[in-house]
Amino acid sequence: MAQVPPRRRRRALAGASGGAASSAPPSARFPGVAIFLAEPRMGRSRRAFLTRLALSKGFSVLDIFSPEVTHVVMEHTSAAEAAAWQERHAASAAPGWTCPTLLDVSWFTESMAAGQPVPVEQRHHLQEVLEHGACEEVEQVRRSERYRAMKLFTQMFGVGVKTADRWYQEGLRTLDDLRTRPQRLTQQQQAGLQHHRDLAIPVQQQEAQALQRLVEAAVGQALPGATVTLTGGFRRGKLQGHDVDLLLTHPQEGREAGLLPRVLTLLQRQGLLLYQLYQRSHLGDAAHRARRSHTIDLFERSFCIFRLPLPPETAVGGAQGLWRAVRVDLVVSPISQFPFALLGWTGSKHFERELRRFSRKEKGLRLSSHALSDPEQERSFPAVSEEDIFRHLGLEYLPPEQRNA
Ligand code: DGT
Ligand code: MG
Repeated sequence: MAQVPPRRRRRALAGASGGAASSAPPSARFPGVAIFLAEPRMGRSRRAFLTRLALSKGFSVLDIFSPEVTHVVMEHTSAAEAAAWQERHAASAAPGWTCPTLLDVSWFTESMAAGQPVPVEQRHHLQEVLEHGACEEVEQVRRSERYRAMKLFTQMFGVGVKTADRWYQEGLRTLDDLRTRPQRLTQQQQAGLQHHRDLAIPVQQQEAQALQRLVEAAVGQALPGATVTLTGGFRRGKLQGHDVDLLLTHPQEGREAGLLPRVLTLLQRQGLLLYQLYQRSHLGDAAHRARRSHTIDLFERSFCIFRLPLPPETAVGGAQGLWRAVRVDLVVSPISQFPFALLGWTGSKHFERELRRFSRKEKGLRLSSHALSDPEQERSFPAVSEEDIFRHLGLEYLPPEQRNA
């Protein structure tokens, strides 16, 4: 059966990734199916990514919403948002127009996995949510005691879902409850609790840059020539974040060994560290490599809380408002793995997940923060830049600002 012609595929892709908007007629492969990916919660780069995936499997994806659309796919969309979307389009549609089914992204992912459109079931319908008023149920859950306690606890430094759940089961609900029982907390959690007020205030871009400069100074002193790269959300152009992610390396392989402990000592001496948890490198540890989850990497790193001095006029937290506590992750990569570490630590988490899934499912390759490898042929692809990695995957390079999926 006919695949989507390359020219049409390119046109639809250009539109989805922000180029000139275009619309393509339904493909011959699945004649009754023309998908429209509704963007608001999906984000541009994720939409472009999903579009590419669907086109590669011979689906028709329309860039512009039109009467030809048969399946509207939404992601992370509340019932209220879906209803608003539907109303907006109904208002501008021709008389007699009926809105196609609004579908949860689960229908899309199942269809991609099956290589053909799967039958639409009730659980795929966003309208089900609308008609049966589950929205109110969602709101009730949000307001519930458990939801509030879990949200509060999991936002704390050093607390995951398991710990938060255990605390909830034990009857703990508030930060004051935790303060009365410090023996239940690890040192990391105690530090998180102590600085909770500051850590709950988003870190601003200028603060992230100021922190980068402080770390650069210490790194320059510890090992001239070593570099510090701002990664995470700030590299993607975000103006605020929950922490600052910094990636350290040295242009000569192996010179980075021993760098982080020296940097931490220097920062400590300057009174810039309120807390730090050091984790040694597991790069040479085969047993650890076999045990680990694929999303956790093996780099040497330190989970820190910095004491960031503030200019008096902008001071918001900390003792007498002269400093504030900021969460910082320092990660060290050897130069040979740097492009993979940079790609992995730039995020977003969602983008990383999709890229790894794409590598695995579409290319049969394993992508991590360390390497891109072919498990069958037991070989890795060398890369000196992020561009090289995208090229190996057969993808157009996406700059960090377009990875905010
Ligand atoms: P934020 O800080 O909430 O504003 O948002 P992000 O995007 O900076 O998120 P963050 O700081 O949690 O993580 C940054 C990126 O680094 C994200 O794509 C996931 C990745 N990352 C975080 N922790 C790990 C880890 O332990 N291993 C690996 N491989 N990646 C990690
Ligand atoms: Mg971050």
